[in-house]
Amino acid sequence: MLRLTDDSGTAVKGARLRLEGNMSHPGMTPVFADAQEIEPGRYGSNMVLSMAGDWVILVYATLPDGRKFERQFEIKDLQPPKSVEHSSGPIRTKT
Ligand SMILES: [Cu+2]
Repeated sequence: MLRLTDDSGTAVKGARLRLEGNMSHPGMTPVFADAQEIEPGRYGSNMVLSMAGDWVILVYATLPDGRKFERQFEIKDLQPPKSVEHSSGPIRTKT
């Protein structure tokens, strides 16, 4: 859940948020997801993070007045289900 506030701490409603997840090591395809406004100023998203480890989540936000900005945060040492292995996450197809 993401909470979007302005400088004075007021919730920002009606923004569009797009998330991009990248891992800290090279060679992986970024994961994208949109976030929905669940309640005023609070946004939720289901992202499929396909591998255990360290993720950096970039948030691309577009405000109702058209201004855009980016923020990022980190998810350290994500622990997915045991069946997820480093080389084959659940969103990949085996060929
Ligand atoms: Cu990875």
